[in-house]
Amino acid sequence: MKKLLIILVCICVTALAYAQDSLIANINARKSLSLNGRWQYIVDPYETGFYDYRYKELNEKAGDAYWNTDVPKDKTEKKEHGYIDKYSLEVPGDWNHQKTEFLYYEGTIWYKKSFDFHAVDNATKYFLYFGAVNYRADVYLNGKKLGFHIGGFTPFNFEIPASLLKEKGNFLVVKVDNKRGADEVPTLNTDWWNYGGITRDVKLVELPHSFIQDYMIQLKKPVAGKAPAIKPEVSGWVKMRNANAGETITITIPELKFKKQFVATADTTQLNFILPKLQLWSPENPKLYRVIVSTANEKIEDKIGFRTIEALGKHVLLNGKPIFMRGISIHGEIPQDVRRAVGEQDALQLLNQARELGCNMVRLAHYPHDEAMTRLADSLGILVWSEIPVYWTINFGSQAVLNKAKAQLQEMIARDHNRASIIIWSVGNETPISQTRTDFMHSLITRAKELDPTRMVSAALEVNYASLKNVNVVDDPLGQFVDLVAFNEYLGWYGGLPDQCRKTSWSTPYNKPLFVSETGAEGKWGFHADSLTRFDEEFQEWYYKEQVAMLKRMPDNFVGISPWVLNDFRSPKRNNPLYQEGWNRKGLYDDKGHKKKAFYILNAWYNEIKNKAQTN
Ligand code: GCB
Repeated sequence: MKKLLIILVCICVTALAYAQDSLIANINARKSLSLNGRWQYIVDPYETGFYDYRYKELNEKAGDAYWNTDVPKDKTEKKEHGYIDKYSLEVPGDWNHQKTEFLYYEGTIWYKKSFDFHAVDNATKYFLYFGAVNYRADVYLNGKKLGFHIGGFTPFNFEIPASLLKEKGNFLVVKVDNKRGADEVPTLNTDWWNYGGITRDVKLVELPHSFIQDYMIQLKKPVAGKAPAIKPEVSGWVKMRNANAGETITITIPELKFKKQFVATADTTQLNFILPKLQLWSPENPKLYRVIVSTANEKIEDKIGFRTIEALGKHVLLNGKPIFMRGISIHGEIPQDVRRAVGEQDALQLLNQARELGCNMVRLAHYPHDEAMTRLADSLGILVWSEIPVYWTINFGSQAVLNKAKAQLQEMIARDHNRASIIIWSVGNETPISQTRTDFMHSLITRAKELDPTRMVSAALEVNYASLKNVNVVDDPLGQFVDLVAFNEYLGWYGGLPDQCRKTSWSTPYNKPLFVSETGAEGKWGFHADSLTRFDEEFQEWYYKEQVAMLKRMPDNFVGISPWVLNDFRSPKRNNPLYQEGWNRKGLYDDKGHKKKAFYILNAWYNEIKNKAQTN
């Protein structure tokens, strides 16, 4: 009996969790009520609103559970929790920057929002959508648990039974917990600040009973080395929920006078069709077309660019032509406000800074950034590397951890698989070599390719410094599974001085393109001494001079770099009291937007590459 009870409890808990493949794509094109704005909160470091005094999860109906009403039935009832305006936070937004007392807070905060909502009928479907909550979210509506989600940078949604919605005074509560954990993704140790909170948009989405959940409309993977045909071929799919048998799905691209109908087969309907002659998407011409996916009940609009991307031998080919990636790594942080980046304005700030540097590519490190970033990259023509936070020493031996990483991978790809700008899915960063690690990472690569066969898959790898004299080799066994061999190197910052670059070269045994996914040195803006003095601008400038000279001698499979990093960023690991004060100072801009001397070195090289490409 006891066993049966345990099994039942397990089934219930699993049923409540978020189903990875239920994500509703292109959320901004859906009818919805925004739940952004002020939310009241309770800080709960001991999780008193969740566990009883024996540390067991409280019963759903328990009066002292923080997901239940804070209004006493009568004057005799004792309530030890309450939501009032005096304690409120802005959503979306991390909590750390909103109150000085939260600057270093990691733990649980309960968020509560009241709203009115008129549910149309029982056939209509309602979902609560979260752009991201860092790290774990437990979601309750009117005292009922809708589910929980793990992972701080990807979207998720829960269906709301229509009967649960009230015309007045819905009581929505989200328990947000950003405690770091050894078996989490990322794990305990990262070189960035763990901003907590409901960090992206919240919406109540209204959909017809039978609705378009997701679709992928991209050019077919190219035949090795071939440019797309004049009339290129699309291969994709539309995923419906509760599709009616024989339902018609229509794809329309007005500018191309293109319209084609498909009969919905199962949940997922395959699409294969030839487009008329069109302008391909590229950084030089970031052409996006209005694409409409419709059924009898729904019409969803998107803006999609068409291009092909592949790694072939020594090159990365965009639309069949080799490209060189003039990149920069970026954290999703607005340093002048010391907060997580969210929304279009923030995306514009970060991508404009990258453009000023002369970039045609960005590495969005080390986790999926806000959707506004990848959408803006599409319209500005900036190539994107998008990554999941499998960073450093994840617990590679654990199946549960692998599942968490896979869930984030799936959500990242589901949200963005129609973005032309994204050319690389990255499954991690600087993971220490072992067979267990390689199996873990290989499994992620395989999954990424199943989910999206049209893009490259990579990871920032470690370098073998102990091999040949002065030749550093990127021979991480993961190299055999990635499309692009990417590595991080800090020659002259971690170990030695920048002049080491003069006698160093790089190689890989894999017959694949080679990419430097990080290189950088610290320099505090405004601190000037000489080039041998750590943390001054001159040291960082010298570092970049030596690096650029070395990179000019790279082998012919060298396809680009994304140095570390665009802006100084907050990191609790950086504790030099004079130069760091909790900031990693490897930015080419400081935290106030000032350009450092090293900025101009990289900028000059990027301009040189750009000009050379134009004259060729
Ligand atoms: C790295 C990491 C990056 C760090 C950087 C550094 O290799 O990938 O997350 O911030 O080095 O500054 O040390």
